[in-house]
Amino acid sequence: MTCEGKTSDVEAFFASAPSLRDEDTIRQRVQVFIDEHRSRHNRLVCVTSGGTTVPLERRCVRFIDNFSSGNRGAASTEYFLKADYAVIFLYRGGTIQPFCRSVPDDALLTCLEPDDSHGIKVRAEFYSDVEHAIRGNHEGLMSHKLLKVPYTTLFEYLQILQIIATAAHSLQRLAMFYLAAAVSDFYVPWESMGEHKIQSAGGSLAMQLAGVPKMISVLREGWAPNAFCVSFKLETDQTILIQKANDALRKYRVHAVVANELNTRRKKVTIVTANGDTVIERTDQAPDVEMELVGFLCEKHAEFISNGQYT
Ligand code: PAZ
Repeated sequence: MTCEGKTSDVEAFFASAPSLRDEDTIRQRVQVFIDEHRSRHNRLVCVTSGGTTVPLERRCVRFIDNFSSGNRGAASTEYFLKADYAVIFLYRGGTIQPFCRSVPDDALLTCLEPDDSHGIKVRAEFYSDVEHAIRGNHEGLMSHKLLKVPYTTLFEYLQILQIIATAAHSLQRLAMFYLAAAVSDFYVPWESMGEHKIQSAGGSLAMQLAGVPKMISVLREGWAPNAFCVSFKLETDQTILIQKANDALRKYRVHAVVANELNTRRKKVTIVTANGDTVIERTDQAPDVEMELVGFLCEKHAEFISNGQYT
């Protein structure tokens, strides 16, 4: 099993992946968005959010999922927009959307009710949350500052990330990648996957999973080598977290790794850079940890844009 981002593994991964549905449309939307912001010299961030699925059958009935609610990506997108970035939000379909963090899961049924004139109205107690969600998204989309691109599978995620990163190469240092999505490390190669639903008659199931080539290295070295790149490291064992983040920093040559532990991820993150670690903990004054996290990274990115370096 190979886990390095070797060219042959990467090429094999993309060559054997199922073709991306709506590829031309995605490519065109991304290119138009990036061209517009390049012509205005705007800073642009690609925020990835949610978890990838790994299909077990081509006509997929069963899949392996990676945990992520999408809260980190959604919250961060809001703060990047506030900081005047253009944002490409590459998100897992069905996960939390920017400006919608306070809206309940079953929004339609919970927030709306029939009115007296056979119409529908927003329930008073949800009015401000719904208004925030609608206005935030409307403003982002109408001002062309926000582009949303959904994915579900690991194949789709990496194919779209490649499209975005190669297009963002033209932005040079003005581009940032903020890779908060939880991406599977293992997958079933398309060519070794059965067409139909796996049958259970045999009782137990043994499957061989292949290692996903480390695409962050490929992004850094090939797709968008001049962009500012921030990756995330999630662990459930606090004792190995910072070491693993440092390993990732060195191995993938990213500019920062945001380390977080599953149970405390909403309250505390550690930003690991070549210049040391910065711990960010949510205070009672701050609505969420992403406010300071995004603020910190925007500062580093500004230094990087000016000097090609950051402190
Ligand atoms: O999406 P969420 O807010 O529930 O969780 C965020 C997170 C833990 C998925 C993210 O902060 C993260 O660490 N992503 C990378 C996960 C990984 O190491 O693969």
